[in-house]
Amino acid sequence: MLKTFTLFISILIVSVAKAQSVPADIENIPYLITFGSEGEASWGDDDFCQVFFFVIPATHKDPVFIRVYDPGIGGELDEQKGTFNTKCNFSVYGGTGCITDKDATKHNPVGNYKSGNLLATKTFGNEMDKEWYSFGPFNPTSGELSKKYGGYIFKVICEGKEGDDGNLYKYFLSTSNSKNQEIEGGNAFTFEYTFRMHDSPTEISHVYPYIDSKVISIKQGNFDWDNDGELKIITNTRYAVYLDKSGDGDWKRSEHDVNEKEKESTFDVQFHKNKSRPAKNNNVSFYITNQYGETLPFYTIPIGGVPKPESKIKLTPR
Ligand SMILES: [Ca+2]
Ligand SMILES: [Ca+2]
Ligand SMILES: [Ca+2]
Repeated sequence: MLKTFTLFISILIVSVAKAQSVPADIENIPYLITFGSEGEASWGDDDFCQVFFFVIPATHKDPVFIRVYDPGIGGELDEQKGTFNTKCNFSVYGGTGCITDKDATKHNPVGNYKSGNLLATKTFGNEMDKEWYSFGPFNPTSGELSKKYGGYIFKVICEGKEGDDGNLYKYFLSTSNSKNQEIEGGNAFTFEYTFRMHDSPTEISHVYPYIDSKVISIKQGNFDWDNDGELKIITNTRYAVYLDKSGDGDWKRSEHDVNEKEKESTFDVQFHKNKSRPAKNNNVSFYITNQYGETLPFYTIPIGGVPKPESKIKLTPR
């Protein structure tokens, strides 16, 4: 009975969660960030490139738009170094190979990661400050149909071109080009997350990797964490698995076993700030691989809901 109730709650969480904002509310990540190609990696972006995938359920037939908030570099949100001189390109891909090319699912932009059909591209300078730019309309079938990832897949690559400033931005998958209107059952995922943390020490950010049935151990990598508090994983059976943490401009990696009960579940990776010395404007990159070195996807809406160690579940009637 408890199991049935838990399952019901999980389904409920998935169906009501805000799926199409990237980052999603449930991740509590203020912005994505990508630096110009002449940026300094020690400011928190290891490769000046961020790849996101959007999932359109096969049942959705109407055109979709991929909207970008603050795509330019030069406003109040963006991270300035010297004068603003950065250009940033956003490109949308669909079609065969978009997600199924092996290079598309790595945590580094190497090889044929720009696989698939190029559907739209635009380079931004200091324009579109605090405004939404809409790519599309796209027919859902111009994405790549993937059973594994749950529908038609579109890929957006944000790439820092010239300049050394940081572009802060976010996405929304919408049915409208003029407002943010959700697509029922939509989702988004990435294989490497590069994002801005909150400044407030009370805020906790989250990313949600899906652990499939063949994962027996994971290896996590975090870049430029600046010793900003604790990094830990919560699973369906464990309260906290502590991760090795990076300092300024370096990678730290650690390996962790996966239990039988944790297969086919979502992990909650938590980014806790340093309570007494919270880092300001902290940008961080993060990925996870399985025991074969294959990168695992982080879903903006966690598959099956946020994990809660079983004994922690309390049914409190209101
Ligand atoms: Ca921006
Ligand atoms: Ca600059
Ligand atoms: Ca940092």
